[in-house]
Amino acid sequence: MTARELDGGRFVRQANRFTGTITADGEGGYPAEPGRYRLFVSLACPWAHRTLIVRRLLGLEEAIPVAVVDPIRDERGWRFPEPDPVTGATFLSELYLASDPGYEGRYTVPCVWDTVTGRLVTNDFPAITIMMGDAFAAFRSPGAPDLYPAELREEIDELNGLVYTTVNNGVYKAGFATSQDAYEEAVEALFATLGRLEERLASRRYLFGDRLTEADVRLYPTLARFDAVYHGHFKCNLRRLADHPNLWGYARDLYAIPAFGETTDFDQIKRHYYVTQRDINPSGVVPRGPLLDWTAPHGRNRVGGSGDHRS
Ligand SMILES: N[C@@H](CCC(=O)N[C@@H](CS)C(=O)NCC(=O)O)C(=O)O
Repeated sequence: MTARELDGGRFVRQANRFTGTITADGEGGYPAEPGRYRLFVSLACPWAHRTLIVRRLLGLEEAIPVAVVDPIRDERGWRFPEPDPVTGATFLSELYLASDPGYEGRYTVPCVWDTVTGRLVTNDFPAITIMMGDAFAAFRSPGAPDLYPAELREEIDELNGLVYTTVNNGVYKAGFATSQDAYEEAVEALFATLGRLEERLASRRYLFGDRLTEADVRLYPTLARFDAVYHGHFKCNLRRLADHPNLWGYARDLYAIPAFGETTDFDQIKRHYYVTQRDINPSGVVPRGPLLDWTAPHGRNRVGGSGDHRS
């Protein structure tokens, strides 16, 4: 495995190399056409998880076919359980190198492949979910939610910025820190934000009230992995998700929506982190717990909202 980028013990996430954009009119060279693009994901990866949630919430399963890699990764990078029937690839690296033979970065999911040009369009996760709503609007199922409404974009971006830095990426900063200071800094910021979100959700069913937005899609994958992986493996253990009644109820409320629950695979999540990241878990032993009931009644109806976003 390529060494992780560290700066004085602080984990630094690499910048995305592929940043093409699919648009409804094809202006940038990539027109939205059903069946043309292939989405590559790992069910373990939180950044990929959100693309699966949005694809399902918007009813784009047929328009955007998906391929899932094996949850365990070695130094060769993500691998397919069987060669991918569309691209013929056995390793995700083949798609990156076919797109750019000089590529030297990590081979990451999620990424979107164009079957017409035989190249990767993008591996830029925030762009992928927004693009699904914008470029593929014409192919959404009737009644699909608008997750990124124009009037809320600024506020959603602001909250997403905080959640990305301190929560989504914050758990990685804590887990991959190789200095005490870097770890303390990350954990403090993480639990401060969780505390703020806990308060916010006392009077709002979702992060922006009664409607689901991109902000919920961004937060949920980290919550789904929190007690199972981040609490132990990444040392994010000041509190469990289950110790935050509003956040925990909110996470179960989302889990009850098929787009969230049916894309959440706890077994692959646990095996991926504990087996793949041997530098922080050398034995590769996967813990049995935690024993959480994600289907327990969440009682969030009392906070408001119809909860009527089920796809
Ligand atoms: N490119 C993503 C990050 C995606 C990412 O880091 N994915 C991880 C899995 S959770 C991955 O594919 N890692 C492969 C590797 O590090 O070799 C972003 O926009 O921040």
